[in-house]
Amino acid sequence: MSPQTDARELFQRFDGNPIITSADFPNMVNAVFNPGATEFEGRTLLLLRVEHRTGLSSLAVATSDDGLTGWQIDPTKGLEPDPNLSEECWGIEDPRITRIGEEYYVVYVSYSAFGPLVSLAKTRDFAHWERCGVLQTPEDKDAALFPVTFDGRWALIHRPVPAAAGLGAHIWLSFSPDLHYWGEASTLLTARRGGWWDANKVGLGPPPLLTKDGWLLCYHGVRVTASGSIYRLGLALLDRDDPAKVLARGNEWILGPQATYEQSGDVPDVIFPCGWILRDDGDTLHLYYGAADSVVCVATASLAQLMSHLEVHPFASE
Ligand code: M1P
Repeated sequence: MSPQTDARELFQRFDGNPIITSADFPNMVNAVFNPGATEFEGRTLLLLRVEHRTGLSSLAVATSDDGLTGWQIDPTKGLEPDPNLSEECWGIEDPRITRIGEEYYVVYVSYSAFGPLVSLAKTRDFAHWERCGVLQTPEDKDAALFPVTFDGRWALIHRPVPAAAGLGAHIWLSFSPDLHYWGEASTLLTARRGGWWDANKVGLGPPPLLTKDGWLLCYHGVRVTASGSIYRLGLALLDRDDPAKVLARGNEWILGPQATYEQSGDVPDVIFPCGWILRDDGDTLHLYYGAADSVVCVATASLAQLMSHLEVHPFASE
């Protein structure tokens, strides 16, 4: 059995991967990857990071009826870096979409001359946008909002990087009364150390997903090897009412770069999801990810199986 179709894997890669590539764009672009995902007007909508041949990125929209095939790029939608905003001077990247009421809140990375930081914009139609400003200063990325408040406070997961070398990069949780002023920050998931697959650097994948047992998180862990970094995915579960409380964290990665389109590209050995969608049956989960910082892919899992995996894989912190 090829590693791309191993039935023992929790996530099964779609046979039609990659689902979107740079060749799908009418203009010459370098790469398309790291998509946010949501349902919009009865279709699956991906907000794609498009890296142009300048090296800078913007966000484009593609839609599909079934979330797997027939992707159409919509040139009337998307988000460009604002030339009047200094924090977006080197582009915008890696969007995570949270639907709140009739609005879609998109947390993305603004690439400023002082480093990458976390910004927020909102939209109702992915064509017209309202910028909501900077949420976290550099260096910070891999951020997403919860769709609900906790004791009247919004919550943001994000990943600051300490200025001092060797301290690792960890996932944090911050709160805000108004989506503008952020505080009450604390570490949420720390990178492990030593030989672990998620040693030294972790970051959130898609926005947290509410299940009957709590908020399911998918995060990437980065293993540095002699021939480069390997980006793999793991799972954790947060308390439904108190997201600062980690109920479970898997010890093993649940998806790693094994397919050729994940192992070969601009940045080899990278799986980087920014969106997932739980389908109407309540169990089928579509995970949308960038592969090797080059193309867009999808993999399918059973939510029940992911939750069982967390139950039977005990958590070790070191
Ligand atoms: O090249 C892999 C990824 O590297 C960065 O992610 P992180 O800072 O979490 O390691 C990002 O630039 C991301 O876009 C990229 O896919």
